[in-house]
Amino acid sequence: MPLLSGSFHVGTSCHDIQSTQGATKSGIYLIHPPNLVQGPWKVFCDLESEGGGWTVFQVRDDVEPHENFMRGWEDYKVGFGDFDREFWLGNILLWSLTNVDNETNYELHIELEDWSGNKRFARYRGFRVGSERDAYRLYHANVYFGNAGDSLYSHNGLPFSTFDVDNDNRDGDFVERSCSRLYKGAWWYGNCHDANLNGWYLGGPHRSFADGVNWYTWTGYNYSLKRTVMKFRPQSSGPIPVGFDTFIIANRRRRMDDPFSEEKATPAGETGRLDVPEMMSSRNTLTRLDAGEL
Ligand SMILES: [Ca+2]
Repeated sequence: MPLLSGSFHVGTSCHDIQSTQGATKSGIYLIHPPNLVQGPWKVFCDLESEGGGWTVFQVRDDVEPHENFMRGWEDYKVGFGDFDREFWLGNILLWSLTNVDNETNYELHIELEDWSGNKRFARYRGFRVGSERDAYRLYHANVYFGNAGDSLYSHNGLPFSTFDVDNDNRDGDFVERSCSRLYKGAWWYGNCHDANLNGWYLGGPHRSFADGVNWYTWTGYNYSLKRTVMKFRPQSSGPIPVGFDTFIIANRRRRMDDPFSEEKATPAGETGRLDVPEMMSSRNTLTRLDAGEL
């Protein structure tokens, strides 16, 4: 079990702990988002990359034992895995941390690495995940920059699907036509995907179609990446910083026929805090604070 970092107080976010308590090392910290009744929760904060302040919510890596990412709705909801290896932070915390108020916008950063040591990235502004009522829908502002290609463009505004909950845009029999079942992951599937970072860890080139850890615009549908990291932080209001390699800035307009509303869901009660008893259950082995650990 990874140890907590130092003796910092419970914060409201990774960014908060860094900015108000002066934490500088990446690691596990305790946060209690103000819009959740229960807490605090363990999260992995990247406080060292490009100014820090990042909450890491997904890691795939060449480590043993591998985590099983072919999991159902309830597991994706509360999160799973191990902060030392691979994990998904959980959709409840993704909603909570990207919907603290209506003013703060978040930037999403995705790091990708292939099996030859090449690294690429994709960054999006205006990242937000909807509530469970909104099926943990992915939102971003369609402002991409990076050198991995814009494989999340087509996923903007799409709800989350797992093998047991089909919210994708593909019609037909659930078992035969579910994107999650066909492509062995859980994602914001449409019909079906340009990115599948929760897919099967196939370790490089694969003959099977689109069911690996794929990022289509870089390595296509038959190459499963070695390492992926997904993280977010409050976005700066200044110009977009450009760190390395080539980059592209794309600012596509929303399509006129976009059926998705710009919902700013606040499913919390009158207190403004959402009751999440499922986070306290034994199903949650990632972020729940075990007795005696403090
Ligand atoms: Ca379907």
